[in-house]
Amino acid sequence: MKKMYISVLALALAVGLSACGGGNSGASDKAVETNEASAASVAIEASNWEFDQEEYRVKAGEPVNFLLTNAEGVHGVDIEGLGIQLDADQEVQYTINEAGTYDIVCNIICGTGHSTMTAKLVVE
Ligand SMILES: [Cu+2]
Repeated sequence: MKKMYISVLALALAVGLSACGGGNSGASDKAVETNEASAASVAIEASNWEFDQEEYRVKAGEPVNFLLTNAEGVHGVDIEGLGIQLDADQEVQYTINEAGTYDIVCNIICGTGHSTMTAKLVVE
């Protein structure tokens, strides 16, 4: 009887350890693609060669629909450090779990002003 108790304890410990290990894996957990019906939205409008806002704000842990539109030129978006890429006119939803300030950059070589196309995503 005592032996059985010990093996159950060992099993519980093993499960606990592996769950903990899983939680620690990967910086990609910072932003997770989600599909909730109710979400905040961030609309980014790009032109030559700027985004319509210097800063976009969202809340950590809440789903956000991101939509990039090109008012002028052809642009795409990388949100650095979160692994988020936006293609024009394609709404995608992410839940960002780690507060911070992330760089938004254009990921398409779009002309002379390409390198100045930057903005910030503030997750609070
Ligand atoms: Cu560009």
